[in-house]
Amino acid sequence: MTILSDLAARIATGAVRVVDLTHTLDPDFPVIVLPPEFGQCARFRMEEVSAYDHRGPAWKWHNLSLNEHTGTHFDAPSHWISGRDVPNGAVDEIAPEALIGPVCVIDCSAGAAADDDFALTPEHIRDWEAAHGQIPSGAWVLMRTDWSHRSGADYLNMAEDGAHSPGPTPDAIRLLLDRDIRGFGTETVGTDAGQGSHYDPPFPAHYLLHGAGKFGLQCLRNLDQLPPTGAVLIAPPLKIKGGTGSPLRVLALVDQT
Ligand code: 23J
Ligand code: MN
Repeated sequence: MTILSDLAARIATGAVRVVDLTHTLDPDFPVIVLPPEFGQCARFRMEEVSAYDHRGPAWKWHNLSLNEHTGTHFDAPSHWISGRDVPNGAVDEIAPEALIGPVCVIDCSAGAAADDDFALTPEHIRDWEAAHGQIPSGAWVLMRTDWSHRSGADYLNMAEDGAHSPGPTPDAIRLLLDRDIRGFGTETVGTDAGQGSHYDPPFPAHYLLHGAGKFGLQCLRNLDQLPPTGAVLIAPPLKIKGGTGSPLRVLALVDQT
């Protein structure tokens, strides 16, 4: 057996499980809402062109329109001003091997259940490392909050002062950059907390990660089906020319043996 034939056989038998971390792209899935002075994210839209009918008797298809940052999606370095000059910072320029890596899952579900504004701190990351070992270079790091179990208005959780959802502190992101991670993913609508504009720098996950050439993943689900370490994440965005992100299917390979 070679590594790849062994992998294919184990996927076929379920010895390696493929966990889908993706929400269905649906026009009703919430999108981020920014303060009214800024341009807004368009929702996903789907228009039927034909459905085995007079418009096309033997085929069904749709025209789509969407913002790049809709549903379960990838953030490229070029999404943020800090990453505007990062080499190969747009989705079409990222090397395919950069999109696959080991994944560390930091369980923040208890904290997020108790506090909508739960903040992931360096202390939480160091506690996780004391239990599971140091985060390896090139890891995808995912913040589990179980926020993906929410729907409707509870997902954005908007109040008069903006959204309230969990996210990392600037120093937490700095520690992850010390570990030379590949990217950081969340179950919420952004890699930053709902109140992330109040940190210094504002939106620290976006600012610091993308400035360092790292990637973001948002609106993930099924993180409760992943082990803390040992799984492999595959997260290739669409190859949009000059694109700053894209919806994608995020898959995790989990060894069941
Ligand atoms: C634009 C402006 C602010 C934010 C975002 C987009 C996202 O969260 C995103 O989807 O990348 S915070
Ligand atoms: Mn985004």
